[in-house]
Amino acid sequence: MLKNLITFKQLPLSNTLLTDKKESVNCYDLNISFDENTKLVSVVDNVEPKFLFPDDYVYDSSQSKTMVKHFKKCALKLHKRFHPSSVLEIGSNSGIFIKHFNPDTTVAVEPCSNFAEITEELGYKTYPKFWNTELSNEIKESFENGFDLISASNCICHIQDLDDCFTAVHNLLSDRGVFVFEDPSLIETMKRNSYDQFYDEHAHIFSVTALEKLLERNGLFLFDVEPLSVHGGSNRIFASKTETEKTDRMKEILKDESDYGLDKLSTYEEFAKRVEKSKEDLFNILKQFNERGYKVISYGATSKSTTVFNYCGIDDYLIQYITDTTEDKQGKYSPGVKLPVVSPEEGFDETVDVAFLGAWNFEKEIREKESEYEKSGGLWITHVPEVRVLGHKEFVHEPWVELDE
Ligand code: JHZ
Repeated sequence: MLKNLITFKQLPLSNTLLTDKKESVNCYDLNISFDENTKLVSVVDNVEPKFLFPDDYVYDSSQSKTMVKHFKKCALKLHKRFHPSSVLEIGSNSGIFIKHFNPDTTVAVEPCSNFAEITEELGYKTYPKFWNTELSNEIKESFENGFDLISASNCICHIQDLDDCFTAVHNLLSDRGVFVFEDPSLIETMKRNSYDQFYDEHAHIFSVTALEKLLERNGLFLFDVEPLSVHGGSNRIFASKTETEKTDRMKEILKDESDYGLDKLSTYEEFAKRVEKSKEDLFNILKQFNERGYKVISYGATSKSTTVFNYCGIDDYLIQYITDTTEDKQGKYSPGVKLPVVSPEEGFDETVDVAFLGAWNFEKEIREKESEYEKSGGLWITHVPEVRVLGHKEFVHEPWVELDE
């Protein structure tokens, strides 16, 4: 029942930065499929999780102020709405969310041991393992009553076997418990043409339509969905072991997905055409900047930009380097096209004319932080929702016509 929607040819692992430019990189075709049965959009032929989430994993969610605030607010809301007496977080990363819960009654699961050490040091019992039914049985030996809140942020969409994942949740959720998780939304990805949400780690990009079916066949009932602005448009999903009335906002989202045509193949065929155009537009605009002698760099060495640069064929001729605040990424080379990654202190200076928003999902935070750059004439370029140049003025077409004057 799987239909191929789009293929991104020969992409490297999205977060495997190179320490030496001469290192060779394995690349894979990233095939995105649509399951006509469940309506789930997924990556096929997944790379084994241990290669995607190694013990020196580099993505640290605490690098953005927006996310720090977001998870604090989320934790407060969950405390207030559900009063959980015990909590389990799947994929706790650097502890950005879990730190708002009592370590005596809260447990973490984090397969990347460098991050598992961080939450363990913060006082949370942390299982440095991948989430699956086997682990849920192991945890149950020590926590036989299960948990009132099982939470996961930007994590469930990374898990390839969803039936096993949801069975494991069911196994550890208390009878009054709630399973709350958030991930990028498929409809927002389509509307924004943000094809860079597709990379190896994102085994799926979820619609609520697909999740409802998948949860239900594993004994979990979706009852509410909260739309979120983070990461280019996400959904926070609420499910429990007993069927309860669905909220109006969930019903509205399901209707929007159906009206948009997320259950129809033709919608994805149109999306694939828009992606192809985005690739051509981005390459052409960067080429034009290059021919005019502008210095172009990228801001944020993201997983998303690995897809963009490799898919569009953007190398260090068009973008000189990437700046990123994550120390573990600095001094390395981006996967595939091998753009050097440097700290903002080293690379974001007055010589930069144009910066590509690799972390376009933090546009507001970044533009506020770098307001001086814009005031002195610096420009941004983004491909979301279409290729355009931003700065003291927005240009959609041929910015150099005015800039050259
Ligand atoms: P960001 C990662 O994707 C991987 P990425 C993962 N698979 C996932 O699902 C999402 O996160 C949630 C830097 N930065 O969040 C920090 C600056 O340099 O868009 C990060 O390296 N300056 C788990 O990698 C990167 O940009 C800044 O001011 O696509 C942002 O990465 C800010 C705000 C960020 O996720």
